[in-house]
Amino acid sequence: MQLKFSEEVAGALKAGRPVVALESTIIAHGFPWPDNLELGRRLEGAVREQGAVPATIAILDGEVRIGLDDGGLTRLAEGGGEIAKCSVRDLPVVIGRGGDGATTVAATARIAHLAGIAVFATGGIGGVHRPGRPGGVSHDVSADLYEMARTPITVVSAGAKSILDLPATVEMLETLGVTVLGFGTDCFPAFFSRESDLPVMTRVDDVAAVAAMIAARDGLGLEGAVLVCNPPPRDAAIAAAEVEDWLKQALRQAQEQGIGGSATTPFLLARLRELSGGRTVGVNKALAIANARLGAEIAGALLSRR
Ligand code: PSU
Ligand code: MN
Repeated sequence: MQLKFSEEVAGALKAGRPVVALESTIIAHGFPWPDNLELGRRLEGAVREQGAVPATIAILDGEVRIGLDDGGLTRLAEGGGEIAKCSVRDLPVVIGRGGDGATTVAATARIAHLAGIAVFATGGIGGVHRPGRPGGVSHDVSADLYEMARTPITVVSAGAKSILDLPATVEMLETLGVTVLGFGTDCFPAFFSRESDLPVMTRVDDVAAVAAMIAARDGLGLEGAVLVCNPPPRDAAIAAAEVEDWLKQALRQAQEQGIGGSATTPFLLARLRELSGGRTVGVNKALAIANARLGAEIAGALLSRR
């Protein structure tokens, strides 16, 4: 399978300049039009401001694209819900049919690694969903977690959304051998909120330390990802208790309407946006941009070790 690189990304990889992969599900399914196009552009801008080259990944006409031009970005943003949400299992289908697909964390991580890109920045990772009823068990576990067990890449995220079962998600990351780092924090961030009551495996306070750990992972040939958890910016974050109320309502509606599978995350995000009067969108944007910036700094620190 041929990967189709933009000229800019191909040139940067060849010249040994820092490159940061960005996902496209956040554009097609995470935000409404036209906010999503603006966000896609701002994520790329944040990477550039730190001296790195952004590589937004998506499937267009059955081609695996590494680095999009503004036309490609616009097509994904305008297509929104019509564009297939592509996790790893969906790649053969969408590529085989010659269609368009927005890649999730799992699919983006895999493609970025195949493309020789070491760092990938996103908003939040998927995880273990909350059970449908109290005391129950959920078997809806995002493929993002399994992918991070077998792809040696670095993922920068604001932890996982509290629409998920965070303790179960953190346990699963441990089981799967993912190295979880809290960037300037001792706890696993809860996406909209800076705090959770879950301790993070290891705290790091600067990008040189992160780069040293990535180099150690690579030196040993370990397969798992390094997951860097960057708490949402202070001025945009929302208190956990406040999110929890909206979340309870959104989860109830999902259950009443029989929403399941890959439709769950986009549904809950859209409901939270309405229930919060748009506040969750503000945090989501701010944290994704902060993660793109941190990803670029880590990519730079990694290259300066070599
Ligand atoms: N978190 C967000 N916005 C998103 C997603 C996660 O804040 O749009 C997307 C990511 O692409 C992630 C996917 O990989 O949702 C997880 O979906 P699922 O749980 O169906 O694997
Ligand atoms: Mn799922």
